Amino acid sequence: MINSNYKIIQLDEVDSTNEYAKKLVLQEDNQYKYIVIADHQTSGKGRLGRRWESRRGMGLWMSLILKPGEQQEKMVWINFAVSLTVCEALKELTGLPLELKWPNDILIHGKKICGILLETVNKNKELFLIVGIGLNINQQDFPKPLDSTATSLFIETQTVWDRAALLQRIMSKFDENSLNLNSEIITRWKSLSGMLGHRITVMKGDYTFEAMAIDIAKDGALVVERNGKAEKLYAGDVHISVN
Ligand code: BT5
Repeated sequence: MINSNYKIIQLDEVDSTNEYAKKLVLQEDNQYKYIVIADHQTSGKGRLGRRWESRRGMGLWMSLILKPGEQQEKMVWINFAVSLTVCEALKELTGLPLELKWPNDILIHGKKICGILLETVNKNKELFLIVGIGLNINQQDFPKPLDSTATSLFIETQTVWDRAALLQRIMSKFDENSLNLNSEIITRWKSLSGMLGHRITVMKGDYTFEAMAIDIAKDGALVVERNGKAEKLYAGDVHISVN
């Protein structure tokens, strides 16, 4: 069973589980940690206003509502703990060669299987973290142009996966990882990331440049080297492709 501290809200259809979770924070008396999960999202969203394709019944489209407290470092660790957790849980279950890509994508053979969107809400001077997770599970195909960049567990294994069992496994691992939130999370994250030491293309608005990905800083920034100088990149304003 999922840790009893979570209250699960299961929806048939919603615009976006992150948007629903944000409204819930503002309306409810938030004594629980919530999981909002939907069969279908009509306006699933990614970072920087991008769209997240959320076909009915084919994936886990969900948002966790967490109270990280005041500590800024803890926010960074939760950020890395979420993608690390999903990656570790899927690796254990499937044996697939999954990799983490900064800031928090999960890839198989360079194709994206999971995307994560973190947002914050302030209520009565208290900070809430909305952790949106989109995991492709049983899609047999994707519409163009996603078909060349996205994949699912079904496409990779030719097996239909039980979404409830996956949710259960991910949440129990997340509880386990949440008990040990410290800088070790970033070290473990780096060990599952294929991008460090590789050349990447960075898109910052209309501006594009090439750099070498060298490290993840304590504050969660991606450290790149360009023209012999180290530079920090923050998730909010860049899009990365691994060359
Ligand atoms: C992300 O954004 O990867 C974060 C996605 C978070 C989705 C979850 S679902 C539950 C919760 N509720 C929401 O409304 N959102 C969260 P980003 O890094 O910006 O990637 C978006 C890009 O990924 C798009 O522009 C497409 O190119 C690609 N994409 C869209 N749908 C996809 C899918 N199902 N699988 C793989 N790639 C996809």
